[in-house]
Amino acid sequence: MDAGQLWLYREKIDPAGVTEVSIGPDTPPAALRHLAGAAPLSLTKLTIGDERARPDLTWRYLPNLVRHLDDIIGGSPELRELTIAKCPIQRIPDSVAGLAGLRTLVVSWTGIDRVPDWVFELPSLTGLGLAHNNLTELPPSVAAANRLIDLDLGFNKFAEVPSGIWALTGLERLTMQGCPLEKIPPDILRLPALTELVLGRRGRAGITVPPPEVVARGLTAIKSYWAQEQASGLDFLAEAKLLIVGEPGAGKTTLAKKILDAGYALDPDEGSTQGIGVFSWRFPSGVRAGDGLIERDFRVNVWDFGGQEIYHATHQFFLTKRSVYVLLCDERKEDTDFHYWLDVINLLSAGSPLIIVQNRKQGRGRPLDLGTLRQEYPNLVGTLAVDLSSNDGLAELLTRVRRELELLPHVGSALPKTWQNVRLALEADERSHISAEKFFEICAAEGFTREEDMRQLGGYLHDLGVCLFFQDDPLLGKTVILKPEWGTTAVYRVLDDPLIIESRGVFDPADLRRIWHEPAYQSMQGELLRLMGRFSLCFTVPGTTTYVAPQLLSGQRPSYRWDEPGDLTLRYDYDVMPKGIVRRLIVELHDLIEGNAVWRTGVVLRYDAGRAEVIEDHHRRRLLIRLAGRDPRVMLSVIDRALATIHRSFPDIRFERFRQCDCPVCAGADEPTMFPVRELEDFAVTGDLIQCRNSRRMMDPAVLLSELWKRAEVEAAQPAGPAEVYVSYERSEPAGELVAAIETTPGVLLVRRDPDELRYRDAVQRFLRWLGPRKIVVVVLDDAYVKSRTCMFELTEIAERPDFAKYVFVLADDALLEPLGRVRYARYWEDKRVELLREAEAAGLIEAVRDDVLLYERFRDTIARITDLLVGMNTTSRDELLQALSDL
Ligand SMILES: Nc1nc2c(ncn2[C@@H]2O[C@H](COP(=O)(O)OP(=O)(O)OP(=O)(O)O)[C@@H](O)[C@H]2O)c(=O)[nH]1
Ligand SMILES: [Mg+2]
Repeated sequence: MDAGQLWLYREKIDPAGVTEVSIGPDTPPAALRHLAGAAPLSLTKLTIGDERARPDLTWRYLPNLVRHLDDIIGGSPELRELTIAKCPIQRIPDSVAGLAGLRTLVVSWTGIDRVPDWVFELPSLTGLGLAHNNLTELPPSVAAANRLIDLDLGFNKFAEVPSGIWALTGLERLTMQGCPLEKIPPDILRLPALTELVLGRRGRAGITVPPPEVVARGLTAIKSYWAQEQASGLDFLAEAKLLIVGEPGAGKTTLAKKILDAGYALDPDEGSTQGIGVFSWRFPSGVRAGDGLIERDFRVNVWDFGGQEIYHATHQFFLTKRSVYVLLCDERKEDTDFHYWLDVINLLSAGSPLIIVQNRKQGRGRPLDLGTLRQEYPNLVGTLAVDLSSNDGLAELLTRVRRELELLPHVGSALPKTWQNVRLALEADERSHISAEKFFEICAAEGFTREEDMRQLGGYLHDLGVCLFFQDDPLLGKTVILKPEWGTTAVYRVLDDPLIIESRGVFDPADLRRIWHEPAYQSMQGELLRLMGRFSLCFTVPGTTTYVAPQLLSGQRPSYRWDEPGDLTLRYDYDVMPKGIVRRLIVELHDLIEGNAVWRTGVVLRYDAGRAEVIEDHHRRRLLIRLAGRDPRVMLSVIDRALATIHRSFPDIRFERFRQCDCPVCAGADEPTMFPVRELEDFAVTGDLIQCRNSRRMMDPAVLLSELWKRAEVEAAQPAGPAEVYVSYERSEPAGELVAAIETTPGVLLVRRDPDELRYRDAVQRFLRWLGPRKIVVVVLDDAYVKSRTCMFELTEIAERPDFAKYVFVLADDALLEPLGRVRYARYWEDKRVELLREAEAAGLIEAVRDDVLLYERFRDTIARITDLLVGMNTTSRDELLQALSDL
């Protein structure tokens, strides 16, 4: 129960009988004092702050809290669960040391930078949460906390796992999400009970040992990596990818061939590259290994990407991290869309170095404005110029590329020797693909014994882009494609086929037999078709054997019916929008496509009674979703889930979701207000309203969000219990009698305000906010009320509530409802305002009364507006009101 409420109802509730209490940033000093003085309490759970609240909360009464906290904790010897969250107290209270029965201690977002030794000596502690603080290390005494099962150190500044943790043999769950870790050491094998290691994307980002591909596969993979390393010893990695991208005809294929052999003669008939070409390049190199250098043949796979637009969409599957990129442009043509290339590389390469190479082709164009590009794209490491016909600049380019390759952070990292051996064996294999069985045989020949370990290596090689091995796919999982370009070439043949282009992307099995007629492909048609699906290049029309490649669909939007009044608009705005998001969505959700309503950049989906229109506006980097139907949430969650899967494949994708305002002005507006969903969530948590920029109305974020998510989730946040009713009234006999009647209504809890604070304006505001948007307010509107400053202030605040008609009951004097009465009361405040102004003017104090003048103006307007407000509202008689309250 809320400490504030405990105090409000202090006459009804015996604190000794309460077991759970929470204290918030607005809990008044009197309530804290009350709690501190009520010892001994029988609390088992104490929550200070709210983990879901905004971190920048202001704690109004922090000094009071600090003063009383030790008494409250000390007076609660039974405590089992203590949470201090989003509260800047900056230390763990000493009184916690005495809590022998404490099982769970959470101290998060509190700004602490050290943890005292005694925390680890708490005899019953099994769960410790220290997330979102400034911790850089834990004392060695952590090793003493041998009962710990769950330890959360997330979002702190640990550069390594504190070594004492390796002694916690009972630890089952360790969270180090958001910490700048570089290594998960083999000591992890010393934690036999550990089943969960939470690192999160940010926590994983800096880890180089084990290799990121292993770390991304989770705890089991990490443990098995170290177990294998301990069994077979180490070798050092000297391998990387060089990716050459750029517009068609820039000279990429020529450059790739020149890298392998500088003497390669230009071929005027060099065919435009279909899909991707892969060449293997080696050079002797000294590779960093531990503290020294070792001699190794550095192995580079040079990937030469076809420049034509049709291939761009699949680049996202092959532009890997931990690679060196060359963006080649034909200097004479000046046709390179630098931003497009730099953006996609930025999005997918996780910070890999990029070199811009200008191919002069015996001509000279304008030099690039590198300064600005460099600022925007930090991974751009340099520019060079070459002339491939004379080899001018080629030697410098090679030196630079080699250096960038050698400097890649993963180069020189240790791998189990067995892994390296399998890698070499596969590379020496001439075949384009082998069966999974064959792959396991090769692994076994190199010393692997467990299939699990072999699969782990398979996954690692797949993630590295060395081979394609989709182990989770029942069909593709039977094959390891050793030469990825064999697969991509086959796949692109379909997209490049003139007949399929002519039929706007629609094809059938006969087409595939025609295109993949050679023996190399014939037996693999099923797998290749599946591969196209994996790259989101096509889908099967449900119930037929017809396939559609959305990329080749018409760009024209087909005509379809969309006259959905009250539809709901959502928008995704991307910082950088990768190509083909909607195309991947179409493939993902193809069984929901409504009739023929699908085109290259959009689709209409239907699911149950819900419909959705999704359109990509690549130019403005937006995805627009319109939802219709009685309950759009189901449809939305289907789309949301599919988009989340797609977004996951872009390591650095950033976007913001917006939801349209649903006030009447926005409903008809060309440019309705779009609220960022993040902001709505933020406001909803703190119970604040949010203003529409068109109508200036205050909207309830919880209501706006409730259409996006299942009501249950929204309502779960509302505490159940007796209906809480607040009565806003001015002391008078009839009003007092009514309050007493409400108080004795069964099932109703009357909420009172602290009379000491009553008179202060921001206290009223805070109180109403604390009261929350869904509690019931009864306004007793009579002559005394309308003439009282405090009451009128309350009324203007209450009248602002968006759910006014639903949760506010008004009992009004007849005189107030008549036009004449209203005019009279409006006049009352107008006269006051004029009088105040006149006197202040005479005394030369206009500035000093400005706030009050504005306030009176607001009162005047509120009264004038009151008929509007009372229309359709719960204006009621005394008996009706009491009846309604007892029915709640
Ligand atoms: N004169 C001259 N011709 C060049 C030079 N570099 C490339 N070429 C020619 O330009 C044409 C296109 O070169 P490619 O290497 O095929 O271009 P690409 O970037 O691979 O093109 P796509 O595969 O279509 O993306 C070929 O005929 C090359 O021989 C150069 O420096 N000078
Ligand atoms: Mg080429």
